[in-house]
Amino acid sequence: MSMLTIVAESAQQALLEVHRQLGPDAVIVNLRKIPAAGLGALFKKPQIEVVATVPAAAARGPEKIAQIDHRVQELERELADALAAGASAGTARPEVIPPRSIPRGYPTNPLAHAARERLPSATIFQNLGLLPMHIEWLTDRVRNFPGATAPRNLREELVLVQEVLVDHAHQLARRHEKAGNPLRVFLGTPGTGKTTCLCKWLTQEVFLGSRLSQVWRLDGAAPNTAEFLSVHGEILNVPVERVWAGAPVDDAVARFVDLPGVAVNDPAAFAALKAQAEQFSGAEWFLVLNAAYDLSLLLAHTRAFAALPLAGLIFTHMDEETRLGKIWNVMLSAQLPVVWLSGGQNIPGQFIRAQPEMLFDALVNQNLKGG
Ligand SMILES: Nc1nc2c(ncn2[C@@H]2O[C@H](COP(=O)(O)OP(=O)(O)OP(=O)(O)O)[C@@H](O)[C@H]2O)c(=O)[nH]1
Ligand SMILES: [Mg+2]
Repeated sequence: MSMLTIVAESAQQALLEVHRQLGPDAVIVNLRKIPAAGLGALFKKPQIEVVATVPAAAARGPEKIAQIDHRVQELERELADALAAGASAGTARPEVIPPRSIPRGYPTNPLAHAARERLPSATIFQNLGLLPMHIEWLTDRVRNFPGATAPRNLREELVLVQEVLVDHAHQLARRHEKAGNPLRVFLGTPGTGKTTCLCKWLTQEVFLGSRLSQVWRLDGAAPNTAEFLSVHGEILNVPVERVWAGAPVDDAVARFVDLPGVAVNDPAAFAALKAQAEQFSGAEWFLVLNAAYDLSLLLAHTRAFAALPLAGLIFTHMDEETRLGKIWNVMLSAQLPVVWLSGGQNIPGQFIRAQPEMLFDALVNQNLKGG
């Protein structure tokens, strides 16, 4: 992927130049202020450097089907290997798959596969990291999905599983969607990447949405030391306030609130956070989670923050994590939509809307594409 670097007097000027050279599909990868050098620095404004690229086109139509077929064949081979390993060793990784429940190939008559039995693809999803309780739920949904006919082979079953998971993720998104242009508040445990995500989202608003924006960098029980947020606001020409003076009314403005992290074992900080939440009525609260954390920790953090009116989850550190089963596990356990996936420290860098279809692809391929 080739990169274009533009240096200009303002972020807006740099963006115009990026679009002139790369067209409307250009994606901004990094944005930073570079101080003027030498004696002239005393009189010159710092310049803005923007790095941009055009992402490779996503696979479409026949190419996409060929990719799915290829992946299904791989998964079938993995399943066959797991079965063979189980047969030769007498047990097939018993901690993961109890031997008696390993499917012996796809049933010739799917209807004979009683409702309580495992789906043949359950082994695949278990190996991809989905928790047994979610596989049980999935099995039930696949068997009872409205309008679906019984799958005749593993490929058809995977397509149905995809439909069930994607449909559920869309439902979660619809259930938590807020009308209009609500105030967006970021919260989570310390250092998960809240302020970085805010800067990434803000940059997309300013550059792609060309919308006016406003940010509040507020202190909670601990001071909010995110100086880079104020610097970033300055680059983008977005006001960053340090004091909350009542609800701003202008619905046309994209509004973001950055709060310091709250440790889950700090009840006083949690109580203060809940009290603070009351000031932001109608806001969308996003829980920012570091995807590289262990699943048990992610679930504990999500449970702790469920005391607040969460609208969705944002996963950071996608540059460090390949076990994407975790994301589905947290989403299904919390019954909250995953809204954004963020990877890396560059702003805006990788920051992509978490579409359910893409999350399913990422789960099956153990690889996040598209950012
Ligand atoms: N590798 C990697 N680093 C990240 C990512 N997101 C944030 N960081 C880095 O993690 C550190 C903390 O990021 P912040 O955005 O300040 O985290 P925060 O949640 O706002 O932190 P507090 O406000 O102190 O709770 C910084 O050094 C970021 O550059 C990411 O997706 N991947
Ligand atoms: Mg912060």
